[in-house]
Amino acid sequence: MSEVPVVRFEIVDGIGVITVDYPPVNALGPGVSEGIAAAVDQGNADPAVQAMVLLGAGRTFIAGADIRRFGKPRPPSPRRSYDALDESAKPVVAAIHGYALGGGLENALSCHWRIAVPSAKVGLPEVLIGILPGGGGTQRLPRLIGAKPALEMIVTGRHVPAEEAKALGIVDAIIPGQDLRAEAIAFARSVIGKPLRRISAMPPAAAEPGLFDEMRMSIARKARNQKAPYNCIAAVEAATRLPFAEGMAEEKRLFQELENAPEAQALRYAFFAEREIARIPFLPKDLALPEIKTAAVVGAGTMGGGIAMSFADNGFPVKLVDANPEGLARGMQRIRDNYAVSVKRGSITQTQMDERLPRIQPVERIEDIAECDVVIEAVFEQLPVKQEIFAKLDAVMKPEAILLTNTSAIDIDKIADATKRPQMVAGAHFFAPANVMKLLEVVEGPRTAPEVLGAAMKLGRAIGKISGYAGNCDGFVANRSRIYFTLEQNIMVEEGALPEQIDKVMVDFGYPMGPFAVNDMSGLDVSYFTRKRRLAEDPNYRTLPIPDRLVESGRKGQKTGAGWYRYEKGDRTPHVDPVVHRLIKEVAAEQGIEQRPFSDEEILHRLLFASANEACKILEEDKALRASDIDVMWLNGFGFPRYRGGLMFWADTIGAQEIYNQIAAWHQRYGDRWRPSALLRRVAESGGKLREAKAPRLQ
Ligand code: 3H9
Repeated sequence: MSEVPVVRFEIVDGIGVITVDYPPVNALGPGVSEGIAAAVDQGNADPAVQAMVLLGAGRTFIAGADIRRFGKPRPPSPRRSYDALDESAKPVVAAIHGYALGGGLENALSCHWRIAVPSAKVGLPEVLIGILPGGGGTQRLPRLIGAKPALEMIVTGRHVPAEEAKALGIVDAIIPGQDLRAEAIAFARSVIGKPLRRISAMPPAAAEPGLFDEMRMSIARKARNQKAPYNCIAAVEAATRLPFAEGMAEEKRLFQELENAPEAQALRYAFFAEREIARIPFLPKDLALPEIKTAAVVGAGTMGGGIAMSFADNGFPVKLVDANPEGLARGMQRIRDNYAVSVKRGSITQTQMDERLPRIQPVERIEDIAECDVVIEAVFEQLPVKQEIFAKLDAVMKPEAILLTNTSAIDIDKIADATKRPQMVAGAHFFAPANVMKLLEVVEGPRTAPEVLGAAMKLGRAIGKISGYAGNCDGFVANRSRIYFTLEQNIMVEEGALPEQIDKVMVDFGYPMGPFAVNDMSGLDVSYFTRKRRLAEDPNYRTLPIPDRLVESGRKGQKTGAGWYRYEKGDRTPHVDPVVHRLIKEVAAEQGIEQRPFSDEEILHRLLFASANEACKILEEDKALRASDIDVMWLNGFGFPRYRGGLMFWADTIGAQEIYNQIAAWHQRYGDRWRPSALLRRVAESGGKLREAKAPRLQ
């Protein structure tokens, strides 16, 4: 059987058309770069060819190098497409639709002209996978558009829309794109005979003094523990002081420092894990999913408002219902204020706000949402309240409507009990703030229909979320795996570690904030009441006397000016408070707990091993599908540093055996909360990887 070539070359009226055809996104997989180079050489050798175009078949131009090939030995390419395009004696026009990212844009920059359809996006996102543009992007882009905008694009990795790319000078013309190939051929014909615009021949880019140091300073906080952003800066800096060939050599050297570093390995893993999480293998492939065009959110509180915004932000009309007119008005005002802040910050335009806001329609009666395809309940987190809403929904909603509950812990099945259609009910657990946080846990109840589960997963993606499967259990997957982190964080304080030490360890590890500072920000009272409720249900529940005492003394966090830390009026900076130190000592003495110093390593391990152990138990019980799904949840729900891959990826850097041994020792010392998971033991004994662990139902 002959293989379909990944690059085609044909001649149309004197124009050589080079088409990359490597689905799904025309990544530069085996043979693609070589195929482009060979086509360019063929076009140059053929007197019938006067100019060439480079374009992508299918939905996109070229999405970049094939990320799966990084970190593995690759045969050295005899001739890279970038060189062949650059050196071509005949003009080559890149015609961009979909995405020109990474190596895709670098190929386009090696051409002599670039045209794009209005919906196209271009970018050099390599930094997001821990590397830098290694196909000349760091040398060509600054020469073409100037050091400052190139630096910003390369250090952030953002996708630049076609219009902006035109304004920056990255693309030469925007074409309608009704017939990309014909329009590209026409453009190529128009440049025949014009001098070639070879970016490599341009002088080094000019840069204003201090540009690079300023950039290094501005990223210092976000980029701590990482190397790629700094190497990106160094490479662009090289483009301002070195001739092209030397700049290319410097780019290569800086690239090679990164490719196999732990940071790049973790970020590549995260990239693929975020795509894998979308798959639920036990759903039939040909399952017909109900189409969702209209939505309703019940409850105009902070969470409901955020969920409604996620719909509006992604083009869905959404009704926001609240039986309390004042609550509804307050909710709508909060939404308006949130949008106004985004406009002020420049993250959206006024036009975008004006498009999004009218998509959210406030309504007071639940009957007004009866015809919506999906409804998400986001009312108070109490079973009777939720059951009452679901009984009402059951009475009014059209039979095919999907009924989702935004709960973080309540049994989905008990909520479904309030309806006569439990098969239509599933959980949709959003993370606060719901319009910002990417994670959506989709919870399958025991009676949820497969098409409802599939539709809810798909809906999450349609409103810009990363949907992850969760089975119905207390805390579902994300919060359940995090509970033991929170528990250890508090127990270590009883035993002598200070909140500020624990916070510092976690910030140094890469979290944006330490866990105690986060607690102060969210408010200590919510978990206080949860603990009281749990204690009432279970007399063996492990109480946490220190945060209880803080709340009882009026220290509820930032909102009361004091919690684990002290705050100055109008300022969110946490200040260490000797009052808290005294309270900790008092409680420890009352409880007869001997305090001792903790090493930073013990703190880190106690927090994360506890959660890794629980994550294994969740997998064992079939409540999560893959360890990598849990990693995606930690990255997108809890601010776990992305360049560490996620909880389980990080755990593998320590090793399952070492973690198991430590947990077994802590089990002996501290009792049942450290009971090692059987799955963890198996992985440790087999010398396997925790990040590859799967639920029994997937094996
Ligand atoms: C680079 O270029 C280095 C250079 O400087 C040269 C150095 C020498 N490779 O995301 P989707 C797969 S580094 C391999 O669901 P969307 C993806 O896994 C690269 N596979 O679609 C998925 O597979 P599956 C710089 C890739 O429409 C399928 O394609 N470029 C690659 O939501 C569909 O992807 C980037 O970092 C790839 N490069 O989004 C761009 N890209 O179906 C990375 C995609 O099996 N890609 N796949 O799960 C993206 O950002 C998005 O995929 C894109 C499309 C925006 C293009």
